[in-house]
Amino acid sequence: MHCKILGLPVQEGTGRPGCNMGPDSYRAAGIADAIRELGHTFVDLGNLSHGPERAIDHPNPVIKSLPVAVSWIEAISEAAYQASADGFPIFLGGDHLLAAGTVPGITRRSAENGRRQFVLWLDAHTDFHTLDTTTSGNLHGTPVAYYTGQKGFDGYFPKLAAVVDPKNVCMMGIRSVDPAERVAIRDSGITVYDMRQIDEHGVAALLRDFIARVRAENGVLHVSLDVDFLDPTIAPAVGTTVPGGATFREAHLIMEMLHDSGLVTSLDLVELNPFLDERGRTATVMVDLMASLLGRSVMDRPTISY
Ligand code: B3U
Ligand code: MN
Ligand code: MN
Repeated sequence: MHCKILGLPVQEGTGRPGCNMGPDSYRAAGIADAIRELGHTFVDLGNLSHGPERAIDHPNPVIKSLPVAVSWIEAISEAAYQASADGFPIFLGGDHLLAAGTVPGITRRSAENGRRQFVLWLDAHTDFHTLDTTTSGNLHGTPVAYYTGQKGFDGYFPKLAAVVDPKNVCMMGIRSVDPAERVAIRDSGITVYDMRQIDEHGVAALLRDFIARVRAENGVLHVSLDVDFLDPTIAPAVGTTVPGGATFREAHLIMEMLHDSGLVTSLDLVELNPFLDERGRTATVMVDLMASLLGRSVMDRPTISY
């Protein structure tokens, strides 16, 4: 595979600084060697910047950094579209606002190729606020509502070239949902596997079902991995830690099964805040998870297709 990393140093979607250092932290944690050691070719496309900001006002007074968020989304969606022309793009965040650019960019590409876009959203949060419902004003809480075409973004966020059908989105690891998101997601068609379902069924059974759906529809799969999907004991470097997250073993199993599926075509690594890290251990866990997704395994195995 030809892997491309693109740094997206977005931090304006959160309430605190630090995520802008994420891309360089992955580089320091050895992401390039981890990819090359698996026999893939590799290119580092550097870090993206956003274009000029335009003044935009929204009636919701709590919203933070809307003008810069919009210019990030414009720049990222174009860059993601270009990067998805060939090879396997890995988008290094940056906070989760960046998925309001990566997902629309790659979905535009998939639509042109006549392929259905699926998204696996690995996160403690549903990120399903609209500009009207957000109460924190942190726009990293909005990308899923935006890229699935929910109302409430028109005239503010860029017009979408292609939306993701909410039925093609699966969330895992969910354990922090605001009241407005809970109501909105109920009728959305999105599949939400919260921590209770993971505890009851295990990640393998849940993921197997989703992978089977992607395959049945000849879809392509984007994986968006938020650091806070993981339990804070193994991944402390995130602004919004939520206890009771995925374990090291659950997360690796997901990545290994995704690799074996052969369906994943792009990846976001988001919300790493290196200022909050402990001797780089969160960056290292994220790089190791990426390596499992790209084919690292403990032993050779007979091919099992998930
Ligand atoms: N739903 C809350 C919390 C949150 C969402 N995404 C993150 N935190 N990382 C909000 O602020 O919208
Ligand atoms: Mn998130
Ligand atoms: Mn989150």
